[in-house]
Amino acid sequence: MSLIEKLENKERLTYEDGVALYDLDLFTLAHYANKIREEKHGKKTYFNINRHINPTNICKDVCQFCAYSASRKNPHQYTMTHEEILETVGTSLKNDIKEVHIVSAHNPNTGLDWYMNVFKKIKDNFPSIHVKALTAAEIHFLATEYNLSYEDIINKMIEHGIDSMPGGGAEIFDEKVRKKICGGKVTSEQWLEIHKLWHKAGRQSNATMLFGHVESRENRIDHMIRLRNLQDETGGFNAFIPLVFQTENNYLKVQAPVTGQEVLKTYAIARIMLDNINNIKAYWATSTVKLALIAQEFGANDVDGTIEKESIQSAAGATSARGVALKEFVDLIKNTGYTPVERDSVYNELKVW
Ligand code: V47
Repeated sequence: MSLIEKLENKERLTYEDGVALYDLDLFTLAHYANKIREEKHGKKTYFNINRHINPTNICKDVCQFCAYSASRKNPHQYTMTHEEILETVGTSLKNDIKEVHIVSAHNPNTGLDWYMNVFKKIKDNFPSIHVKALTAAEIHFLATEYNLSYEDIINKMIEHGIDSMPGGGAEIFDEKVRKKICGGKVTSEQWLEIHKLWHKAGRQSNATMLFGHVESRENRIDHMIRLRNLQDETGGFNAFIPLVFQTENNYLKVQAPVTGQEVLKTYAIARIMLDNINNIKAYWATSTVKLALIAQEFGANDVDGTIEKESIQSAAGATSARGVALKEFVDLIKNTGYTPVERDSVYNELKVW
């Protein structure tokens, strides 16, 4: 059966099929990805009102792509106190946020309680807020640093009020590329194992893929298939988030930034390959708002949220440092002919704007 016949028949695609998708033209990919998007979500585009907080940038690991962690390229170290974090959440509540997304570097100086207790404090002070926190990379770091099992850390996360896990730290699963870009931190197998344990505990998470650096198209398809396999087993992933590599202030030498065409192809291919993950998120902080809006026609049905403050991608050159105003966000989605639907962190619909 030809690839186009498989697409017409909505067959599950193999690794080889996935690689071959990249040879199709953009319009053909858009056609099939959009068909799936429309069947699943119609014209709805999801977003949430959220606040990103990155409490420390001191990191034991050295990822070549990272401009956020304190290093020779970014000598400004910081670690927030719990009081500062709580004050930030309190201030953001005035903007009607429903979620805090808390991701830190791997700081060996704070102690485990600094990482964990703040979640409980947030829940005690602001019980309505959904806490999305700790990537699998942080969980691996904490387990290793404090001689605990992944299960121990996951139990603590649940005890301390974490509701869901963000998708960070996945980068690229291919072991050779991973060694080059972030050798030493959580391995691909460990990343998948941690999400599996989290799902088995009845919780949900997201999955990312960092692309547009030294990886190949084949590596991206391999990454998607490893996620698809785990999703078959657990069903715990809400969204897949392809993160476009930002090129500034880091140690990865990339010949040329990835093109808009390649980004759109990757969103569309993700929509086609990941038949068991409901949502494809075009995270505007890495794609730019304009491309995220176009991505709505290439399979993406989510554009993340207002975020208010963004430190990881903006350190590497993205223009996301100050988030985006709610009204502007909603108007932009409307102007493209889509329906902005505010969602909660696990994709329950809250309001059609
Ligand atoms: O894992 C680091 C990435 C991620 C760069 O789950 C970079 O809803 C681009 O995971 N260029 C953290 N990306 C952010 C993340 C995330 C973001 C939004 C929503 C969700 C979610 C998760 O940031 C890291 C890493 O892959 N990153 N440096 C860079 N130079």
